[in-house]
Amino acid sequence: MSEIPRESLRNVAMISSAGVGKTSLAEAILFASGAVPRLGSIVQGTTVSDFEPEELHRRSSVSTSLLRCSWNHTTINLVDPPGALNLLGETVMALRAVDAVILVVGASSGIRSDLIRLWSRVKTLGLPCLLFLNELDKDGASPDLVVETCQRDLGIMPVPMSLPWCSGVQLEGVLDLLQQSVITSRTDIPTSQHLPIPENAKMVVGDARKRIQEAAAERDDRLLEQYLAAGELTQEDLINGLRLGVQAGTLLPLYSGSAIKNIGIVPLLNAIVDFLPSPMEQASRALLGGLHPNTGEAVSRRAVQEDPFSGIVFKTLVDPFLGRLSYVRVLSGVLHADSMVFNSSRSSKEKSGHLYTVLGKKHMVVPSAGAGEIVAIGKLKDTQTGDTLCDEHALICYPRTVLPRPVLSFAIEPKSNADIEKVSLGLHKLIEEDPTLEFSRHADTKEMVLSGMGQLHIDLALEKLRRKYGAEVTVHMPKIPYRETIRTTAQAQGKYKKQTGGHGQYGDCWLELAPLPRGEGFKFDNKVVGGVIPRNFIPAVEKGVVEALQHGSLAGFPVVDCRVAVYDGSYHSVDSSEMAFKIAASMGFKKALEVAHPVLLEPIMTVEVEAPADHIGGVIGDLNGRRGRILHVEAKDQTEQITALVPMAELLTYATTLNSLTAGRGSYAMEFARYDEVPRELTGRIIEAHKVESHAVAH
Ligand SMILES: Nc1nc2c(ncn2[C@@H]2O[C@H](COP(=O)(O)OP(=O)(O)OP(=O)(O)O)[C@@H](O)[C@H]2O)c(=O)[nH]1
Ligand SMILES: [Mg+2]
Repeated sequence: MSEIPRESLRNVAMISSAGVGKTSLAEAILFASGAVPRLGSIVQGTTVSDFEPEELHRRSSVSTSLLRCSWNHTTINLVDPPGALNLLGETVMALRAVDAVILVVGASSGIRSDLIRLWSRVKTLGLPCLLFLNELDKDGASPDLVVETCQRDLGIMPVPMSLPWCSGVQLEGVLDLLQQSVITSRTDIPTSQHLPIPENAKMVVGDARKRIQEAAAERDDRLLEQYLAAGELTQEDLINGLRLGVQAGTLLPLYSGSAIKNIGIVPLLNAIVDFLPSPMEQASRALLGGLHPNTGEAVSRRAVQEDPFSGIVFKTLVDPFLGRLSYVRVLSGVLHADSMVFNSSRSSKEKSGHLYTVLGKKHMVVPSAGAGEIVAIGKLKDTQTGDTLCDEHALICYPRTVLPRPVLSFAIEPKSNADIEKVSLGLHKLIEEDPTLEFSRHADTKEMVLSGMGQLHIDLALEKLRRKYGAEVTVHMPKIPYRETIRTTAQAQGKYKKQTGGHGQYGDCWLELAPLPRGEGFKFDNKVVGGVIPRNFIPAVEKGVVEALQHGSLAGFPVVDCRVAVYDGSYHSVDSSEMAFKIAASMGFKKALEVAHPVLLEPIMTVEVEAPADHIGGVIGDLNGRRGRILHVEAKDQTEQITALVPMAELLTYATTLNSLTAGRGSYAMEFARYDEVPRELTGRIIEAHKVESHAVAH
């Protein structure tokens, strides 16, 4: 059984925009709490959290890390996901593992639109929150501005709980308003110094403390009465009131500091223990609803060890020493090492290997983990990120988290024959680790297509493919799956005759081609009367047409939205065969196609772009320039959402453009809408390009 009583456990995720200091803050928390002897740094590549080679050379996180420390007899599991928008899936999954979040805001960068979106996700999940204002050591850092923008952008006025402290010009520590002391700390030793509030700061502290007292008193009638009667709350009541407010989501305590200077960390650690909920206190996690995977009936579990085991896998990775690891949040019951678990998302039984608690890349074996714990399970073969695991005698399947869909695709080609197998094996494994990546082989173009959330996401996948699986690929823009269709009806005869001695070949049919409405594909009619073509040859005629449909007459793209009828023909009692009719039909179709006014079709995507209001003009102008048709524009919080129809051919590099148009604050999603005719002025160019390409392939 896990040693920790669950009331002394906290599961917390750090969330912020990219590069604001989550990993540095996590490192400072580990250092200040004594979990690590040295304060690692991003610049030197020595943090516990960022250890993958892709993280070290980029100096930023690319995958979620799990960390663990202890403070005031309470164990804290810290989850540190990457902040890059391209890797949003990691944060979305991390939120399933925790009971609360620390929102990290950069004092110099403020609140960006991606953080506003994350905030609304946190609110929907009902996760209590603390705010940490980082980078206060930087020149130009403006805490006041951030407090104001919180009210405007997050809809909640934060209550400052610590204030920056400097005796000279440099940040030296913080004024801890709750404990009423100055806390200074150093980067070479973990312990901090607690000093009395100096005379010249007493007034500021008094005012700020009054705000805290009021905020705590407002949470509860009894507290309010006491506050009004006595003029202040006892320290115990103050903490209770603040805890009530934080856990109800109506109070956002604001802590200030600098992660790289190890400043402001102690008050934050105290707040994690004092204000954030334990796994059993977290309201939205206390009773968990799911479905019975066989009957579909609603079932639920309580977040207690007495209920049967259930949990959610929020991350999968392949560790170089331990092999496949599934990171799981135990939601109910107790999970034992080396036991049978049931994967209710895949209806399969799995034998778990060892269980581990995790500190970055270090894994410590534990015999079991109770409700509320976060552990890694070794050796689960079929389990993937997002799956529910449960007791095989008490089945439950929790709703799957909706992950962002890939928006950018690249065609990839193994560099050599030796790479072919490695590429598909490696990509298969990478997708198991990261469900926001997609890999497919395009039915029309036969290309291997890797899709992800943006350029960074694809680059990372290819780097990992090389490093972990030794597979080299070349990358280029994917081919557009153009199609061909016809504008008018046309008729033609296909006749295949070879009758020079011995057994000959004879097939003869008249075909009529007619356009079908867009999206209807292909239809075949038999209108032969009087047995001019015997019935048994008609399927061969259809087969011949279907084969010919695969290569249109303009540039060899598949022909769609076309009805073909066979209405006349002739046969020979000895020489006719299925083969002869198939060839004849194929010849007839090609002839008719040429006179039926063939045209090119291109895929059109529905694109939804979200961008800050002040960048909207540029985004719309750019979409128009991409032959886009704007359907509507809608205001949403501080952003605008544009829906447009845009040809796929114009969107291949859109992720990069949108990024530069919106200074990294825009995002978009797209899906296939329909096929439309390619404008006449572009058709010639596409046909030429395709001819050149086919020629190159042939040689
Ligand atoms: N001056 C200053 N720099 C900081 C502070 N905290 C972090 N940094 C620097 O900011 C950069 C980004 O810090 P990270 O800790 O990697 O930020 P992150 O939020 O984890 O970044 P992602 O994982 O990429 O989203 C690094 O170069 C840090 O050294 C701080 O308090 N003050
Ligand atoms: Mg990071």
